[in-house]
Amino acid sequence: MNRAVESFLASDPAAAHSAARVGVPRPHESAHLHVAGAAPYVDDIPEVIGTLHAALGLSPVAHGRLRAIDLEALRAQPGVVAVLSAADIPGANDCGAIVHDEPILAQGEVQYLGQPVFAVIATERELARRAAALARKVLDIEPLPAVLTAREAHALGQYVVPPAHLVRGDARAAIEAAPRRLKDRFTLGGQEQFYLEGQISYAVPQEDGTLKVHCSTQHPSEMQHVIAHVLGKLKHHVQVECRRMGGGFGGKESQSAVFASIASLAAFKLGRPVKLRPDRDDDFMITGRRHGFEFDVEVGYDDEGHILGVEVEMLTNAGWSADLSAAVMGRAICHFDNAYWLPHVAMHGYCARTNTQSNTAFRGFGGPQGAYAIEHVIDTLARRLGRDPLEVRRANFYGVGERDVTPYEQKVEGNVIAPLVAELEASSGYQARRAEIAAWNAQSPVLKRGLALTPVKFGISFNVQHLNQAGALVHLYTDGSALVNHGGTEMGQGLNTKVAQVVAQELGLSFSNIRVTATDTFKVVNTSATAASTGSDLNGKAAQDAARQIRERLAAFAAGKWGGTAEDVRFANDQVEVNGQSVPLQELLLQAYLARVQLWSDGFYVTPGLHWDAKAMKGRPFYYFAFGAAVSEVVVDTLTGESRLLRADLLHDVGKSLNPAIDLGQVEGGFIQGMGWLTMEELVWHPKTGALLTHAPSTYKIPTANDAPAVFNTRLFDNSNVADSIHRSKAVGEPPLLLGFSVWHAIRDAVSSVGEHRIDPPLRAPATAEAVLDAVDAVRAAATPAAEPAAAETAGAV
Ligand code: MTE
Ligand code: LUZ
Ligand code: MOS
Repeated sequence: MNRAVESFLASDPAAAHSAARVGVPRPHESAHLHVAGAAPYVDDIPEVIGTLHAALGLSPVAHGRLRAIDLEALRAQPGVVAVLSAADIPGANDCGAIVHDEPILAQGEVQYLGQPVFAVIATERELARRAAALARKVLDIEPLPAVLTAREAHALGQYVVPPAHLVRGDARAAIEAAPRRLKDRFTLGGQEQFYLEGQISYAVPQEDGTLKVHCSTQHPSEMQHVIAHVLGKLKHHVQVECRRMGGGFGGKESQSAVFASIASLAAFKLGRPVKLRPDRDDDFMITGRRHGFEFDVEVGYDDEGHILGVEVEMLTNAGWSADLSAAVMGRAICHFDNAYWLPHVAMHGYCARTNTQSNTAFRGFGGPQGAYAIEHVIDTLARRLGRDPLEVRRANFYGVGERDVTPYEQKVEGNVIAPLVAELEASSGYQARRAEIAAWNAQSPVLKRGLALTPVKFGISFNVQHLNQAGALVHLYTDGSALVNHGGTEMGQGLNTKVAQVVAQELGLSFSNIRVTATDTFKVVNTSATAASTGSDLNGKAAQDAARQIRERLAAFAAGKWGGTAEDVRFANDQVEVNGQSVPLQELLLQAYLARVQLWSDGFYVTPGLHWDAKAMKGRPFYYFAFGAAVSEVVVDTLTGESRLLRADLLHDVGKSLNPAIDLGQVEGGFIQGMGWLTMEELVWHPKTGALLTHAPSTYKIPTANDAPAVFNTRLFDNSNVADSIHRSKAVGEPPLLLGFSVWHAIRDAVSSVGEHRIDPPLRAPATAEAVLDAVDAVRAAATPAAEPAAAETAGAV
């Protein structure tokens, strides 16, 4: 248990168990089920008799004309009940989330290696998979030239959406006039979501042509929409339910649709329940992931490291379809500033269309990519100036009351970046350790240590305005127990726990008297994805609205019955204080029921004050900002390239925490996931065939418990929210992922020490052992006298 939580429990043991309220470090609502293996996920739902299993036949080539499918050969396979292709779709063959460019089963052309072309439905999952594995044999495809990289597509002007531009001031002129200039180009890898529970859908036909679909998805309403569309049905025919996911991380925001719609199509066609659970390799081959980026930057700066002007071109591989790429690029552009004031800036974003998987949402949604670029720039400026990167970061921080307007013209309100960083700098012993590490490195020829502090500012709200709405239902039974249902989904992040706490607070109920039930498109309708970290902000407010209405009705009734005023009635500890008396809540509920008072309510919430000019990319896209910072210390073996995180100190701003235990878990988890992205998770596609070669845990390495640092200090920054968010808390899901930057920068710092910090290490991201070794070699080569010109070039202004 985290020390902060332990000390809280020690100081106030009653609080954790007493009447629930917000601010209590309560365990996850399903923790006792998770650890006992008793929390059902979709594949644990008992199968209805007659259930069939689907498997997908995937394109074996990156691009080609689909001439024919030998359906007869497939139908002749053992256990095969049906084979479905695009021709079997009664409605629209499309699951594009924004742009309608995404066939569910390939039609006419195949557009990437791994694209689903047909579905085999069989009596057993294994038999379906065996038949589907014959894809290469049964597909007649005429190969076409494939475009496999963003650079190639960029050269051809081939994009999934038009380029995006955000300009403030005159970046060109500022760069030209600046005393110093930097021109740089670097790349950033993508990242697989690697949710532990893979994609899965189980479609069960119901009466009168309706369908119930159990789906592991962050976006039940979108699944309902796509399924209805594919089947040519109305939305009220399609019920999508999700009790919980074993992780989503953005990968189940739009891309659960292909699985949901194919399971539904098969169930609809055959009139039998159909389950589709691709195995991990197929999941990797079919779905997209975090967008890798390439950056071209030009910066003008002064002798103190102030950025005077910056122009950046961001190029990303969107993959074969648009999916959410336009919004991801929008967020990348709106997070390029990170914690820094950029007076003159020009940003250009290109979403390249290639013949690879379609990249999608992943924790941070482009924000980490944009912010990574400016952190890379600042680290380089610092080296060129011979200063500690922390000094240069600080020189560029957003101010308070001045230098506080973002490139998209939103004022940074509630800015705590300077005090937060100062607190972390002190608590982590940054300055002393900097000196200690320099001394240690001086006497250690092979092992080198590195240290870095990186800050985070992250804008909270969907950057597509209308998505910032939510609904909830609160049902109070006469025994004082409550059922809560809202539009958000539970993926391990603790959303249901937080929403239950909000309702508990509002009605003075104990936590055990509240259950949050499965997300269900037949209950709360027209919901947004649980994404953009807004789950508890939106659904917490909606549930609070519903609970408040019940409380007000009950208060009026109580005052009418026992005297006093409704405003003075208090609800706490399953009791009601009314006119000097304490009445058990159950007693009040029974009386209210007999008097025919409505004991349930709906609730609704819309984030106020947002506006956005999508073309100019100006306005107020975010309700508020969350802040944080991390200090990481690593050791690098300069002979093998291996690195290890020795110590991490995280300080993160969640406003007034709704649940410090869950928030600390999110901060630590986000940090480790960010570290994994930037240090060990490497994606490799075959340069000729376009096959993803890293398509399983055997070839794709995510962090494990062993990668957590021995010293891991995580604390929540003492703060509130300047915006009127749910109990003044702040969203926590995505922002801490950016804390992982500090690990990459610490590695770069360690490599930099090889050249006495005079040479910029050309360190790639992810900083795998190979990448570290390459960077060490490059620094060594540049540091030797023969390579003097290279060193001179990197040390001076361009
Ligand atoms: N935490 C866990 N355990 N599992 C997840 O899948 N997804 C992250 C984050 N934290 C995720 C998680 C992402 S991408 C988002 S957007 C938020 O949780 C979504 O939930 P919230 O809005 O309720 O924080
Ligand atoms: N915007 C955003 C979005 O900021 N985060 C998201 O997850 C998202 N999803 C769809 C559309 N816009
Ligand atoms: Mo999170 S990437 O917004 O699902």
